[in-house]
Amino acid sequence: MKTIFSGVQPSGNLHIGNYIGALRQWVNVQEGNDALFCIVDLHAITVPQDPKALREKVLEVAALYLACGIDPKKAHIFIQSENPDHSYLAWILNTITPFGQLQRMTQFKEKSQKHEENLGLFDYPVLMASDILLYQTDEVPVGEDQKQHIELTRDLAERFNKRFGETFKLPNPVIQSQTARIMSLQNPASKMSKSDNNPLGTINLLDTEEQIREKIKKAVTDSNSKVSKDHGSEAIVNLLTIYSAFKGISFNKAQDEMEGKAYSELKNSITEVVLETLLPIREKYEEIRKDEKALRDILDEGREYAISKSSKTLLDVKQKVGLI
Ligand code: ATP
Ligand code: LTN
Repeated sequence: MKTIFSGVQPSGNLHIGNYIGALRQWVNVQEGNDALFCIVDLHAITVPQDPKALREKVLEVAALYLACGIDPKKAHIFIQSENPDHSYLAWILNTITPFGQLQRMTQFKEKSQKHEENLGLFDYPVLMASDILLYQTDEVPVGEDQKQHIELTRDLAERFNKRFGETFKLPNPVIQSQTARIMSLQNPASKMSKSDNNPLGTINLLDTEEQIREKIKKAVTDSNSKVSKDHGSEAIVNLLTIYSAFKGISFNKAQDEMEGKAYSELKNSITEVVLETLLPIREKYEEIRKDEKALRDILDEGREYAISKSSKTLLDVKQKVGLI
């Protein structure tokens, strides 16, 4: 049995990039494995959040995990800040993290341009390494953008193990190469993101049917009018990727199916498959969100389970470092 760990920040609306790149993979691996899925609120506050909205978002994301198919009988869902071991281990790992390596992190470079710099944003990958290493994780299912952070996690684990003796397991990223990076519908050169300023670029999991129809209709294409393998622009490749992901077929198959069809036809087909998946998720979400007590019980169980595992690793770490 493998240990699987992953998380999403409650920093905005979850979108189809998060679903395809992360959540949908989680649903597939929860069976037969020891799976922990975290709502990483301590990561979210590395950029300014409205406190009231953050509290609400944490519950929204938890309910969305469930609505997307995470089964609390198979996996454990918990809130990062409710297990203090994460920030404790992060402090210890800070002391073996080279400054230069954090300066090279692409996400830090991008985010510190968009927001006022702060130490939390700089240290974000060390907290992420702690999330993963505390549970002796084998696999981390994520989107392509997180690969660099997992490489850092492995480096830190190796460095710690070398200096203090075998302590952490080295985790592997699990990235579905074809759909690992869904791009914005308005700017196919940049990744679909919760923090995109243009709301038309991102299809959120809780968008209404009308919003989804409008966003796909207004998605940018290119100067051609029909799908053709001869001119695979970024925009069309992205649309075909979304189509293939929601239809559950390979990119090549989607391309064959759509070859020669008008862009409007491609968009209609995308709208159909996206709605087919998202409308039931939205319905389930509303159902789950109505019963806050049940949701809280699931998160309490998750926290207890998480602490029962992480406390063993942290005890070992403290002993090795000489804190006990
Ligand atoms: P933000 O804009 O706040 O940085 P985000 O939309 O990038 O947020 P995260 O919370 O950072 O979302 O990511 C959660 C998970 O979703 C990660 O595994 C990440 O790799 C994946 N993911 C995020 N955006 C995409 C995308 N456009 N395509 C594929 N996977 C994605
Ligand atoms: N940085 C991640 C979120 C995250 C994460 C994790 C993912 C925080 N800790 C541990 C996997 C494992 C992101 O998606 N932006």
